[in-house]
Amino acid sequence: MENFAKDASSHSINSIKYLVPENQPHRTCYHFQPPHNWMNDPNGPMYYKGVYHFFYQHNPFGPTFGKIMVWAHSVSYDLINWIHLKHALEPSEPYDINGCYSGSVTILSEEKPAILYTGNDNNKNQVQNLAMPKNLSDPYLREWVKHSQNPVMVAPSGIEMDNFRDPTTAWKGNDGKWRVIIGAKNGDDGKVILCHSEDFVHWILDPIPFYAIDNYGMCECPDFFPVSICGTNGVDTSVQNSSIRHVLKLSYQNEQQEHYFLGKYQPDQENFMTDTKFTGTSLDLKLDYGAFYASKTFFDYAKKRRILWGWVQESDTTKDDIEKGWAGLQSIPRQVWLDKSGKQLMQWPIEEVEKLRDKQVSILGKKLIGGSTLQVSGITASQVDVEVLFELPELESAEWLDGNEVDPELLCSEEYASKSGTIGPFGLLALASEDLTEKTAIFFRIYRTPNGYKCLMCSDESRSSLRQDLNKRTYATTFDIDPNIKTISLRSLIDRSIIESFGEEGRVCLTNRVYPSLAIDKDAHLYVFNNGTQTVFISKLNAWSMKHAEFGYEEKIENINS
Ligand code: DQQ
Repeated sequence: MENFAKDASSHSINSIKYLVPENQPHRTCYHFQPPHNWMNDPNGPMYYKGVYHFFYQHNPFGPTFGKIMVWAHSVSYDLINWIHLKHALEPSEPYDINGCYSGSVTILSEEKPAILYTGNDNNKNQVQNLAMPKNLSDPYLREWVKHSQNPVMVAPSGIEMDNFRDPTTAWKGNDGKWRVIIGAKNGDDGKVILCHSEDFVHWILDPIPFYAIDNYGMCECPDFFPVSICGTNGVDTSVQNSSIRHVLKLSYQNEQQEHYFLGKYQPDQENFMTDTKFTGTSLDLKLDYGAFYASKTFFDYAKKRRILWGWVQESDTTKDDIEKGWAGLQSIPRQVWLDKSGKQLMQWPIEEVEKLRDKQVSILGKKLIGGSTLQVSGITASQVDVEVLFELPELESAEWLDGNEVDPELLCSEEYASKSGTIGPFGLLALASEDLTEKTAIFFRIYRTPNGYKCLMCSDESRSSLRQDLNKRTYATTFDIDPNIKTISLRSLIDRSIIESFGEEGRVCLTNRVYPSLAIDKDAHLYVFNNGTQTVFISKLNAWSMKHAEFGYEEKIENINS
């Protein structure tokens, strides 16, 4: 691919002119946010000729979900520092006049990117539309032209006309035809519809759903991509060979959770055989067990990796969002790959985030006896990247947990961080006030079960703020651990009102949104704790204060109706 990066990197980002009040303690410093107003799903992320493009669902008129959603557009050279551009898509035609909803980008032949997005049409039905860049020699692809034959797809029979949305990135089969899947529902039954096309304009919809699930409601924002069975490199979306597996990810609207399945895609039969069935229990795989939704991946041609973005919702009140003037964050982009076991995905913040690491403090070989709390001082604890490796005692002493099928969130809410256990709870207290009246605990606790050992990973927001009007959640999952395991790791990216945590090197992810009232700016603290009777060791801990990422824009973004 020809590369624009050299020319375009001389472009300097204009100073940030936020249209929201400055010095807001909960506005993040290195997570992606628009300058103001509402943001939800990531749309059409791509790497194109040296530039990363990120589009997202945005209400330009206010900090709540709007009647008229646009595709806002930002570009970057490193996925960390961003330039906000004019909106790529705004409602303008009968087929999208009630909103340009989510979709994806596909790079077609001759390296032409194409957006497939959902339009809410003049009858409030959902149809699929196509848009192409106006000028391929513009490195930022600032202008997009809607196709004259839009809409290119309408809901097939058996699908509700107003619940047919969110096309994926398309993949090309060996027969040269493009395929795309689209989320849908009928009544309370979720569906995923497969469509194919020879020219990306004329589409045939398969009458047999690619995936269907009863009683779980709309399957929003599907994602379908290959993963390599060996190594951490990503694979382009159209690759099909014996050294890959496929991932189908669905955002269940009723649950607001991101479930995924690993399986085998058989292109000749247009069939995806999942390795496991959906059980509706804690055994199901989720990309993130916390506040993370409507995610989307893309293949990064520059670094041969697959990158995942997800929308992280607010959990404060709408009144707060209106006062703040903004709502919604994106997760830090995460590299995603198949674990060596072949049984689950692994995720890790992209390496570029480490460029923001500033002052470092370390703790090595420190004993954490039961009931102890140790402050990690010397860093800006409101915005920090912390990695800790805990050394465990012998596992035989772990508490018994009856039965294999436990409800991890219930367990976590009963066995919260401040209640003593045997091996754990131990972990981090993030965004904590000095007197620990405010804290968000991210912790582990180990149990013996009839079939081996299980680790509970939990995040407890119940004491995250003195405020009573917040939605404070307990997020948790359990995972099996090897009886010979000696250590367990945790990394948390803490950024003023978000904590993204990665347990066991990315095996389990949990994201929290919290709004402390005491633990803000310089009054935020970070602690390591152990409330188990058994001693654990901090084998090593490294924490870095994080610098601000740069967010600016080229031109003032105009209101679309002014
Ligand atoms: N958000 C979009 C829809 C999608 C939903 C509208 C998921 O296209 O289904 O903003 O959050």
